[in-house]
Amino acid sequence: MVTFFSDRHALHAPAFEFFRGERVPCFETPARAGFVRDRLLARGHALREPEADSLQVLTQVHTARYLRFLAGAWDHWVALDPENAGRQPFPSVWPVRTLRSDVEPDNFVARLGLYSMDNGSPLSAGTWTAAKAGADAAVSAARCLGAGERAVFCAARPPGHHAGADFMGGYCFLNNAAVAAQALVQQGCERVAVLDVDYHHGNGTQSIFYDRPDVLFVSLHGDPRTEYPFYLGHADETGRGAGEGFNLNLPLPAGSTVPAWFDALEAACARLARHGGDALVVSLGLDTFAGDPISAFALQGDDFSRLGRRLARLGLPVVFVLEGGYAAAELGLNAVNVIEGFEQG
Ligand code: OKP
Ligand code: ZN
Repeated sequence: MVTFFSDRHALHAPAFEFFRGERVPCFETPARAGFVRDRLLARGHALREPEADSLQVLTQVHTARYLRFLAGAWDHWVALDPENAGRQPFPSVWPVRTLRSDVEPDNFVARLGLYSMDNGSPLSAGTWTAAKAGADAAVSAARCLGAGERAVFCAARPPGHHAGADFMGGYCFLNNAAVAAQALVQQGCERVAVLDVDYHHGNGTQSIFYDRPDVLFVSLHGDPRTEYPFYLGHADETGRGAGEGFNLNLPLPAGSTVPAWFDALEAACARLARHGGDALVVSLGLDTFAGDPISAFALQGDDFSRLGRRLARLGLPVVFVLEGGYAAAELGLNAVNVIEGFEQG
């Protein structure tokens, strides 16, 4: 399978995040992509550097002021104090209900809060460059489908599905799946679907397409009553306006069994089949793996092959976009299992 991979991912390398009140090493690390790259190469899959520039598509997915903030964030942080180069910025204040988000403050941390949904998305010096490489891969993948390729894998990090039009969150900065879907629409696909199989609901992707009938969003995830991102991902979110009926959430309780997960996947596939469409984007989170340190589903290596085979049966051209998966040493095998299951299916 055509696979896009850029070493630029490694420029996003914050050291720690907050977890249960403690500073802990980041779960979302450069090593994750290293394991995926190594396993792809070991299995004989060639890697290609993303060749497209995603900037135009990014302006259709994210707001201009958010892109401007993100592109300059690290320089602004270091400009406050040269010693900040060795520190990580975190937001500490957010414009929740009754507060204004239309006026962009001058204060850096206040702007960071304006453009963040949580304090769990640490920035580093190369965050923009790394995230941009993921978006470039997403557009490159869409172009490949346009040229007749059956499936493409974007093996990029950081992930993207929690990032909304104007905010970062959950380790995500630019919404690569949304960028792939939007690029497909722009190059003539009239109906696109995004299937999100990450353990966590893809709140960013859902919100970006919530009013639109041309991009169906279907997601299987841990029930937001107990699982991140908590404030979106319920079954009663079905779309709005022209987009009514084009959003399907299939939340499952934390601890759900593998058969329960595949039953939900069947329901998702039924909706995707009814949509038809010209192309599918898969937000490929692999944190449904039993060994994942921050998630609570139970898939094993073979189950990822089965997932790939099932998706192949939809008969649609597919862009796979890597999202979560924090059992880093197993991430490569689990990713390759989906890819090769798809190729065999
Ligand atoms: C990203 B993806 C916050 C710790 C919790 C949220 C999990 C983000 C998962 N301090 N972080 O969907 O795999
Ligand atoms: Zn996840």
